Amino acid sequence: MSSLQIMSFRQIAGRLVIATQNPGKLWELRQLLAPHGVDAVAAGELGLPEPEETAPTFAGNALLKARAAASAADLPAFADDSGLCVDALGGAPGVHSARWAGDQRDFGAAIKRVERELQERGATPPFTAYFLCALALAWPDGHVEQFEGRVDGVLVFPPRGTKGFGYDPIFLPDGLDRTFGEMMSAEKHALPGDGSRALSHRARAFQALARACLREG
Ligand code: ITT
Repeated sequence: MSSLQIMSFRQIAGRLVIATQNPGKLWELRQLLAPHGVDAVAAGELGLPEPEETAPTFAGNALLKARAAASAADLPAFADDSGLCVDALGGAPGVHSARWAGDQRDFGAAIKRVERELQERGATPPFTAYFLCALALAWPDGHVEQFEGRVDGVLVFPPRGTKGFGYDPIFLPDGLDRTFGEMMSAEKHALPGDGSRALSHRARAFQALARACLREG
C-alpha cells in the first residue's frame, strides 16, 4: 500500500477528492494516481459545486478549485487547471481554453475558432503552441502544494485523431509525428519507469507532484 505524503511529512490516510468536472482529465488523473494506492473520489461523485474560475492564471484557478473542494468535502483535494496557449494568438485561448468550447463543451467549434483566429491574424505555420497544466493540492486546514508542467509543440490543421479530449487532435508535440489525438491515452500521460521526463503537460506536472508529495509505502 502506498501513502500520499507532503514534504513536511504530512500523510493522507483517507480519501482524496479530484476536483474536476472534466471526464477526460478525471480519467488521466485517476490513471496517474492509481499506482500510488490513493483512494480518489471525483468532485462530481460527491455532488460538489463547481466554483467559478476567476483567477487570471492556471495556478490561481487550480488553487481556487482545490481549496473549494477541500473545504466543501472536508477532505484533501487535488485540482488541475490547464489549457492550450498559442504563440501567434498571444497565448490564447490559455486560461479560457474550456470557455472557447462554450457551455456545450464543443471542442470541434473551439478548434475551428483557433484556426479562424490564426487566419484572421495572417499567421503562417509553424503554429507554435504549448499545453500547460497547473496542479494544486489543498487540505481542509489551508495547507497547499502546487506544481506545473508544460509540453511544447505545433498545431496542425485539419485535426488528426479521435483519441484524447479537448484540443488533443490539433496538438503535435515537438519531436513526434502523431498528435495527442492519435495517441493512446496511456502513451500521452505515461510516467517513464526510468525517471526520464513524461510526455504530456499533466504527466510532467504530476511527476513533480509525485517527487514532492507521494511516497511508495
Ligand atoms: P475542470 O475545471 O472541472 O477541471 P475544465 O474542462 O473546465 O474542467 P479547465 O478549466 O482547466 O478544465 O479547462 C482546460 C481546458 O483545456 C479543457 O477543457 C481542455 O479542453 C483543454 N485541455 C487541458 N488539458 C488538455 C489536454 O491534455 N488535452 C486536450 N485539451 C486539454
